[in-house]
Amino acid sequence: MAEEPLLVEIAEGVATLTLNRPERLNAFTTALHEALATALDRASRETAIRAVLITGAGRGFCAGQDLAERKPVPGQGPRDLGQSLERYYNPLIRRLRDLEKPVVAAVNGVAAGAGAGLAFACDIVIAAQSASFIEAFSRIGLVPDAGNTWFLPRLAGSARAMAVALTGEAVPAVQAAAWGLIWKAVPDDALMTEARSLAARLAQGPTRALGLAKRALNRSSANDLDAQLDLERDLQREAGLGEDYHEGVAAFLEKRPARFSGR
Ligand code: T3D
Repeated sequence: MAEEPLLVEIAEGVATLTLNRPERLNAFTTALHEALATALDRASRETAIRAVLITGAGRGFCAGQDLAERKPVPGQGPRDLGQSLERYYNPLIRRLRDLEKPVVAAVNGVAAGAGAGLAFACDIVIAAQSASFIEAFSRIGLVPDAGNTWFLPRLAGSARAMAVALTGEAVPAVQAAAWGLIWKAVPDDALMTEARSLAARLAQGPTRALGLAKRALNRSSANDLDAQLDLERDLQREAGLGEDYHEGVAAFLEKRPARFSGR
């Protein structure tokens, strides 16, 4: 029987999604896209899931599109790659950004092409020191996709974005952290302990407020200051009506740890 392309484990409020095609460095196939879409929709729907952790099986995080699926078929014309983005990659990036729960990426190895986009679309990225990020598109005659042209200049600045996109040079994890592309690089053997502990901590947090904070930060690059101040007002109004805000204030005043319900 074929291995599942995505392993899903749910424990203590965290849905851990492990891309599971290690022999292909977890490259995306249609089946992997479909499994990821199902898992992220579930994470959005189920209140018991309060954080998501995404990682890869084996030595890679994700090598982007599985190029074996793109082998030319004699007698068939060129494939419409725009359709592939419309159907799979763009919805994936939107699902991650729109999910109002924290998403942590534990980048255990190379993240190439759309695999880099997948990592950058997550809210907090921790990478193993031996991992790297590669805008592999130019190596095969493509344009960066999966949000890479949006994330790269915003996270690392346009000079670095342009250079890595045009050259396809690998950015080692430590460099990626220094550039602000990711949150931090940690020793390889500490990666999963650190990422799991962070996801577990986030899953105990005020989920609704964290989701609203994510929405505010994600909208900030499209808003001017006035629009952002208005958005903060509206979201704070909503957070202030939440049970977790009342619990947070009560816990502070009673000098005890807060017990957030996520509501
Ligand atoms: O098509 C559309 O829908 C449009 C959307 C496109 C989105 C994209 O992501 S386009 C970019 C696609 N990805 C790439 O071009 C990256 C291809 N892979 C590599 O360049 C290298 O594998 C890496 C730099 C990522 C890692 O190199 P290395 O030396 O550590 O590993 P390796 O030996 O190249 O790979 C290990 C195995 O994984 C190998 O198989 P083998 O020889 O042991 O049987 C290799 O063929 C396989 N593999 C790696 N990446 C892919 C792959 N197989 C299929 N597709 C891959 N993307």
